[in-house]
Amino acid sequence: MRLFIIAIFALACATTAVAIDSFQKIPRQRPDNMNTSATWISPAFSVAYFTDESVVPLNKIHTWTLFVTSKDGSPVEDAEISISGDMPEHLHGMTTEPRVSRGAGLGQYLVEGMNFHMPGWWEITLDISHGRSRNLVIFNLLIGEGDGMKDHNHMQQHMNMNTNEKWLSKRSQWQGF
Ligand SMILES: [Cu+2]
Repeated sequence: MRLFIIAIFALACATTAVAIDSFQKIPRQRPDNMNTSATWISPAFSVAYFTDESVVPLNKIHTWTLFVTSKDGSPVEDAEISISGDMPEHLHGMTTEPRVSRGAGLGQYLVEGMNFHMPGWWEITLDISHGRSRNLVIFNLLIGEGDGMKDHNHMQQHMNMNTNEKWLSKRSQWQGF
């Protein structure tokens, strides 16, 4: 009986978290022919990303390097770039807030604090402004798939994540920080 109550409680937490995060949003189905290219060409920019890992990792904080060029191939310096990541099927974002800074010139930008805490489809949106041009560049990622990881249980992971977050906030209240 006690286990059952805990399960109901966890389910309620997960549902609440999804509801808050998904305010005025609608889940999207994964498209059949998803473009998962690491290079994207927008009306004003061509953008490519590289990571410091051989495969974009699941549940690990890591760094991206962006290469931004204009349509004629020249490096775009001093662009303003913001980045966000979402799981369109689940209506939630990242647990980190990645920071974008200037890289080593030649249109390079460093993105620190990338972390994909769940396997599945992630959509990374870059909002790039430079001069009078502003474009959104969207990368699709399939995290943790292809190595026998397809049969994960999303709800279970949402519950675990939720429980962890609740526990961490409780602990910080107890410890006064
Ligand atoms: Cu998710």
